[in-house]
Amino acid sequence: GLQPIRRALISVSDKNGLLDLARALAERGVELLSTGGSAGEMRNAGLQVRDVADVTRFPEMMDGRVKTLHPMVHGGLLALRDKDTHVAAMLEHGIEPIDLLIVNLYPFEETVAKGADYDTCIENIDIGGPAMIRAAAKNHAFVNVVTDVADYDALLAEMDANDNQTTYGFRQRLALTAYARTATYDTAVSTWMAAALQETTPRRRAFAGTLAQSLRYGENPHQAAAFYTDGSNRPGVATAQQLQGKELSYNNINDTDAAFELVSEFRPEDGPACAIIKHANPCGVARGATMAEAYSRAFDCDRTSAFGGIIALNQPLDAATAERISQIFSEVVIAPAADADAREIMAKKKNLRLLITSGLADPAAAGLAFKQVSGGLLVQNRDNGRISAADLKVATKRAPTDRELADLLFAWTVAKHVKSNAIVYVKDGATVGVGAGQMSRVDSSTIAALKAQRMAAEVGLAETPAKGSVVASDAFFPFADGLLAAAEAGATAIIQPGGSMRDDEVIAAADEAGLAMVFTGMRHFRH
Ligand code: 93A
Repeated sequence: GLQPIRRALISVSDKNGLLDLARALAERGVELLSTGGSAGEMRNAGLQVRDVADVTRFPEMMDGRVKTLHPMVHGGLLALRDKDTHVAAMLEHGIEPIDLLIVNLYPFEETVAKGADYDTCIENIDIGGPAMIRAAAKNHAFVNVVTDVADYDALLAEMDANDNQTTYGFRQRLALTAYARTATYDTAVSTWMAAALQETTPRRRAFAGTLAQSLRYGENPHQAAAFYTDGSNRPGVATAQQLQGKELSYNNINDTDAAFELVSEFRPEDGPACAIIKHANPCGVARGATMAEAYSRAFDCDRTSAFGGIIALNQPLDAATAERISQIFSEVVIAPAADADAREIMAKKKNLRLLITSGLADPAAAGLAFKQVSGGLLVQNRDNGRISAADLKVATKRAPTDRELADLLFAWTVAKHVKSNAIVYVKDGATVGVGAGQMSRVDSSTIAALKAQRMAAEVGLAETPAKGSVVASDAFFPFADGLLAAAEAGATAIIQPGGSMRDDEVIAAADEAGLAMVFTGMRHFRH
């Protein structure tokens, strides 16, 4: 039931809110114990504080590595107040009960995020803090443990509502948060060590996340959902600033991530690029002389699908682009920046969510990708594979022209972000047909060619833009049929990994059709 708070131990690295809390506790008659830096700050503010070193009769030592690791502290946190033998032990050793623990830990995650060296990271692993948190949380029958500055107000409100006592349910919830804190903390440490040691298959692996947003629902309305961030602080949907529009939904977050990861493949210094995503697949990706042109060309690839899509830009959103975007309904626009005029235009589209990131994502960044299967988790390095012209092997008699080569590389980059089997037609730096997610590569080819034909009708072209296009395939053509379908649709050049048992057959068919074909030696399955 209700338990009084008479003595608190305060040991915090994040000193925000410390003085207000300490003052409020002192006013409520709570005795304050504290460690070096925290005690100093409170004393400077005129508060009465006892040093933990006085309680333990040991000085803080070894650069602070040992300050609270002592039976006088841990006995005070762990003693069962209603058990005779525990009470006797406290009396015998002069251990005073500690009813409230306020601890936040050395900033390990922040230190790693800053790119600190190995030894600095090691020094920022908090030992005494987690030990006290776990002890206090275990003894939540009597002890309150607060591990987050955000919970200070709730603690004071609880005390005020209960005559300076707290309820059992309140302490239970604090304990739950506390164990999640120590778990995420140690997860951050082991994740960092695995990366530092380049250990890709540690025997145990944990994922630590911090709740960023409770979502209204998941992929479907009957699924509860939430968004957790991993603390890596990378530019993208997790860290973007939302300037307007409703809360992002689960599907929005998923699609916005796909859009931004794709468009980030195109460096801003190489010119404007735009990607439009639907159901996690691109329905149009294009470069342009201006951003407005890049958007229009991406939109033209599949105007029907682009409706209600998610748009990502690799350069700032300007007014001309904003004007064009606002002509139809889109769910989300994500860009590295938006100028004032563009913001004003977007503001009229109340339902559109506008997200501003801090730069582009790094497509070459290392990292892990997780996929849940029943009974476990599949873990792999994220697909940061990239190729340039120098990596290509020309397989056919005819080598691609410069124009074809540029389109081939563009198509390959897009195909990396299309669900397998992926077939992508590209002409002049814009997709003109995307075939995604089919169980047969020929079906993906057929769909991509069909989409190109429909584009001709939508945009009012005399003939399919697949004529004179190039085509990318995310994995090798097992037979010549898929390639012949592309040639028939009008493609003149092909990029694919190569490596099929029947490569000879496929190359011969390409030569016969007068195609130029290059092999990447790299595959981009994506499921
Ligand atoms: O180096 S430690 O792991 N050794 C300890 O015994 C210990 N006790 C508390 N770090 C320890 N702490 C941490 O010190 C707390 O978790 C808190 O983050 C920090 C507060 O130190 P100060 O009050 O000196 O600023």
